[in-house]
Order: sequence, then C-alpha cells, then structure tokens
Amino acid sequence: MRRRHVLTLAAAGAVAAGCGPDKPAGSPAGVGGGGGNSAAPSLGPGGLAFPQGFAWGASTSAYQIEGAAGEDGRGPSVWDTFSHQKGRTRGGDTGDVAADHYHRVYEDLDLMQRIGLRSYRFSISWSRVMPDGRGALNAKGLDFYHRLVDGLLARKITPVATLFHWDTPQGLQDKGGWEQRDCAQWFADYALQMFYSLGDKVGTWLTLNEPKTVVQMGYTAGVHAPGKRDKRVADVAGHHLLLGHGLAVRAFRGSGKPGRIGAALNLSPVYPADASAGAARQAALVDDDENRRWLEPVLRGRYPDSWLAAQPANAPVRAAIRDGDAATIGERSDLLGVQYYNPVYVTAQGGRVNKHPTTQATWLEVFPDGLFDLLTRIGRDYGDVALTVTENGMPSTSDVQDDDRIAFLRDHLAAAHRAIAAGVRLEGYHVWSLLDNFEWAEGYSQRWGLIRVDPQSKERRLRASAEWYRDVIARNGVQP
Ligand code: GCO
Repeated sequence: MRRRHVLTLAAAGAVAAGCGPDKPAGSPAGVGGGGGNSAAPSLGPGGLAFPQGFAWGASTSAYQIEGAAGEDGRGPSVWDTFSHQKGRTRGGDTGDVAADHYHRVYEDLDLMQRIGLRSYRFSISWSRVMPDGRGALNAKGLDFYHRLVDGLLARKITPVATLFHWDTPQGLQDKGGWEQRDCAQWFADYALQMFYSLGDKVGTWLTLNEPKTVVQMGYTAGVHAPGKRDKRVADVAGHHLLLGHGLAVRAFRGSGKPGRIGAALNLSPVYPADASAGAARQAALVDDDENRRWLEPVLRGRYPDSWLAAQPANAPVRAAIRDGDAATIGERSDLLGVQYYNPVYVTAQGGRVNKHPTTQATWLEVFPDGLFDLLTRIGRDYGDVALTVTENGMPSTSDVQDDDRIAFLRDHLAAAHRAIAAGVRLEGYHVWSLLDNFEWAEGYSQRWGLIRVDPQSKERRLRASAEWYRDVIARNGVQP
C-alpha cells in the first residue's frame, strides 16, 4: 500500500539558506528574522544545537489554505472540480474557503513572525495567476503573491515558492493535462512568468511537489484529482511532470534571475520486512518505485536501468520517454526538497507491513530514524546536493495541547541533527503544516497545523507545538 492509500481507499484518501536576492548568497537564512533572538534562551545540557543560519520553517500549499476559490479572476483547478464531485472527499469538503488565508494573509504573516519562522514555503496557485493555465497573467491574482512575499521579506522570513502543488488548471486538464507532453512546456511557460514576476524577491524556487503522489493517488488509485485509475497513463503523466521540472529549471537559468531551484520529492526509506533474500529483492524493486525513479532523473539525468527494465514491453511510458528527456530532467538543480513521513517495509511477497505505531493518518507510520536513513542515503548516493526538509509533520487529534506532535517533531529533529553530524548538507526544516488546512481527500478531518484554525470562524490560535517550535527556533536547537 502506498502513502495514504490505506485510509483513502478505506474512506471511499533556503531553503533555505536563504539566498533570497534581499541577502547576499551564502548569508545565513533569515538571521535576525522573526522572533526575539536577543532574549533567546540557551540550550541546556544535552541540547542539540543546529548550524548557524539553519532555515527553520513551515510549509503550506495554495489549494489547502487560500480559499477565495472564485475571487479576483482565479480560474478553477482540477482540485476544485474533483472536490465538488460527489463522494470524492470526506464529508464532501472542498477548498472553497479552506483556511481563508487569501483574506487573512497579514494575520498569518504576523503569526509566522510570532513563531519566529526563518523560512516559509508556500505554493502559487497556477490558475490564480493564469486562469486557464496559459496566456495572459491575472494581475489581481499575482498581486496576492506580491503581498505575501513582501510581507515575508518585511518580517525577514525567507520566501520559498513552490510552482506546482497538484492544482493543475482545469483549462489544461481539459486539453489532456499531464497525460499530454505539451503540459510540461505549459508548466515551464508559467514558471518563467513567475520567475519574471517574483524573481527579484523570491530566491528559492521549488518546481514540483511530490510528483509521486500525483502518479499514485491522482492517476493510479484515483483518490486524488484528477481521479484516474490507470497505471499506464499514470506513468506517462509522471514522466511529463518530471519533464516539466527540467524545462522549468532550464527556464529559470534562462531568466537570469538570481536564486536557487530544485524539486520537492516525497521519499521513503525502504526496508526488507525480514531477513529473507526474497524480501531484500522485493525491497529493491519498491525502492526503485518510491525513490530512485524520482531521484535519479532529477539528480543524475537518467532513469534507473532496473526501473526501466521493470516496465512492461508495451508500457506507454517507454514511448513517452524520448531521447534527450532524461538529460532535460537532470538539468542541474541547486537543492533538493525532501519530504519525509514514513518508512516502507516490504515482505518477500512484495506486500507492505507496518512495524511502528501510526497516527490518525494511518499511512503515517512513525519512525524518526527513517529520516536519518533517508538523508544520509541521499548524501551518500547523490553527492553534495544541498538538502532541505520541505515537509515533515503529523495530524493530531488533540485540540491545542498537541503533545504528540511536539514529541514527533522533537524526535525527527533529533534524527535530522544526527544526519547533519554525519556530514549531510541539510540546510533547513519545514514543518507540515503552518495551519490546519484542507487535507485533500480527507477534507478537514485531519488537523496538521502548528496553528489551530477554527473550522467555523477561521479564528487562529497557536497550539502548544507552535510555542514549542518558537523556543526551538529561538535556541537554534532542540532540547531532547
Ligand atoms: C503532501 C502534500 C501535503 C499534504 C501533507 C500531509 O505531502 O501530500 O505536500 O499537501 O497535506 O503531506 O499529507
């Protein structure tokens, strides 16, 4: 079972080192940003100090928090369409209002400052800035991102912009979406417009968020937009997503804008469930699918031979991968966003089992050491690429006193600290998520925020985890 698969099927789902143009490259991320460094409490005995300038952050995505779905000229995305179809999301929830962030952006910026964030990762809604996905820019939609980014910079928080967090414009979906090779170029064209529009203020760009989840959940299991269930088509869409990444990186270089760019991949360390040779063999195959099939093209400009060999002879993805594509996808990245939630244990029969406790999101098996294994593996296999954790977190059923989330974050940060000590170039860490939000097919049933958002009034309240994270940031370290 894939990430989220279990629940959704049952239910039916600087960056660091702030190189922003507002700071000279190489300067520490957001130093002096946010919160109360002067009175910073120091770490006690046994405290885990992080490197100077570590980019302490939090993440969100457009459709999950913005709301204002029909305002100021925004066009629909596949998630508007999907969430409005009967039976697609828990309780029929949609992102129409979400956390109402579009209208509360200044309040949210102030809350980020209260927590002391050094880095904030958000995504741009493609159909808010280009209602049909192509053609003229929607000035009002773009203004929103200018307000957001200006507000971040004014608070010395490094903006990290994701260009695609699953909300393909419906206008492009109607033309075939990611099944169509052209979509990769449409994406790069939109990306270039964003580099020109915001590139003097945003120094860190992420192209795609979790293409694997789009392939697995959107095109294979059909429990995310666009709701297709066809593995063959899914793999073609996966290739076009990666091609879009490469073309966008190339467009960024061509734009001449300063800053850095990379992809944000969700990755899972894969372990054999037992000591048998069969489990080891199956684990290697699953590792290809979960990790190498994404990492290798992006960081090495090639698909793994073993993954290609595992594709059926008549699989359409074979024809979709044209000469030169892999090299395009491997256009040099400046950083890699790593999203870690869970490990994967594989049996000799190729099945998956859990070995650790799970959370309300039953796919989220809690194993902090997996983050250490993942980060050190990337460092070992892919060399000196700058890494930042762009997502890590859990849903809590506690309303405000979310001690379970505090323990989760503390243990994962301890694992990240060990990875840094082992020589991994980890520059930042972003909690998923800043705010309670629309958790895709799960609607509002899961609460992932450091900040509680009242489901009705949308009133904000810092949770215990937010207060705890504020102290971590102020101390630049974790007290285990
Ligand atoms: C993802 C997305 C987020 C999710 C988060 C929790 O990783 O799926 O980037 O949008 O909400 O991961 O599931």
